[in-house]
Amino acid sequence: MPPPPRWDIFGKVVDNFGDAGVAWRLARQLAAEHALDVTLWQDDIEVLARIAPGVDASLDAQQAMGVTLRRWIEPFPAATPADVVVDAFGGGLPEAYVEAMARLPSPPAWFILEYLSAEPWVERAHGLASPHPRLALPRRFWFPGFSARTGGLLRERDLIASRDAFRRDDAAQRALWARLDVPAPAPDELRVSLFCYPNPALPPLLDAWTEGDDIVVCVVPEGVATGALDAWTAGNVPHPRRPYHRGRLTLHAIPFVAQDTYDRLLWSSSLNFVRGEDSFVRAQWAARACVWNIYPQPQGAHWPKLDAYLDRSTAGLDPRPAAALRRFSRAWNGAPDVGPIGAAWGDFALARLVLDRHAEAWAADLAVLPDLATGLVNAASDRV
Ligand code: TRH
Repeated sequence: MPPPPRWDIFGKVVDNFGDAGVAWRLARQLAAEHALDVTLWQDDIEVLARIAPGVDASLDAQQAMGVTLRRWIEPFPAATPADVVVDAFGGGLPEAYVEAMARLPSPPAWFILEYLSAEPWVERAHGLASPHPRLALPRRFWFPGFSARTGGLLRERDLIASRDAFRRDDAAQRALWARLDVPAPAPDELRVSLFCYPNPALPPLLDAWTEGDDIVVCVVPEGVATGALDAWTAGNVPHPRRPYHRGRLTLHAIPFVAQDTYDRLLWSSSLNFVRGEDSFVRAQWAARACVWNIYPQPQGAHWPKLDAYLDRSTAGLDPRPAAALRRFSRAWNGAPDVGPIGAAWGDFALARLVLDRHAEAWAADLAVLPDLATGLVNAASDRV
């Protein structure tokens, strides 16, 4: 048997967890489902160690979950380039590595994995060549996206089946909540998971929950929105096993969990607030209404992205619930033209069950598209 093709993925942390989180998920899936010899070269391993069990931030080289993980340091050590190279989020490759690629008789397949967007232009840019400016090295863009004309979304082979099995398994759900030190959801409450950026809309939303019709139990991973929670609770910011109650709202802090546990948290909650890219994608797979805190970009470049996602994901939905989701999403992201978030929450809460049904259909439609990792493997196999 010939050895499996080698893949090198290069990842840099720009900020937060998503850059490393996406690269790690891709690396894991390529190794587990495509039997590839995958190395992830990652600059900041500490970020990864927080979301990937078994990763030791002190090691420069290690094996975890089927992947070789190496700290990306400069000067970059001499390395034989792999058969396929992925530049995660266009952070670039080490110069010495690129030079080594150029010396090979047949250069590796080289992909620039871009950020996710639902905007229509992505379908035109996906797969386009991006030749190296100086060296005769072919390279192409790979855009994740929500249609068959893009690179698709990260979706493990058994993800949907695992989700459905977990949802049928009361004991597994109770075990998850017990592990998080949070009571399992009561039938009459709205269980919310909250992952967001520092967000000025959070305090007024907490006020609305406090005084609203629903009993809201909101679960927040440690380190998320700490400043706002600290201020809103007048220093009584919740800690694991020490919830905070006010009116109809209970806030539970939970530990920051591993990626796979985070998936289960999303599957077990009735409403998920997510952010960035990776948690946002995982919330699509949870197949329930979700609210996206989009990564803010200079010159408001994130607004068309948010609108494009809302346009695409609410296609075919009745105008009223679609408008409620749009208004609440825009309010959550700080749009000045949609009125107070408390009012937007009221409309959203009324539309939630319809939005849930639609989210289920949306997730089912997405789940029949080719997944990102398989698309990359197929594209690379033209050359490997
Ligand atoms: O952390 P994020 O905001 O990450 C990013 C980066 O900021 C990046 O620079 C930006 O370009 C990108 O967003 C769009 O949000 P994201 O993408 O959702 O990544 C969070 C990761 O953390 C994801 O892999 C899920 C994981 N996670 C856990 O594993 N456990 C947890 O408890 C939580 C809350 C998240």
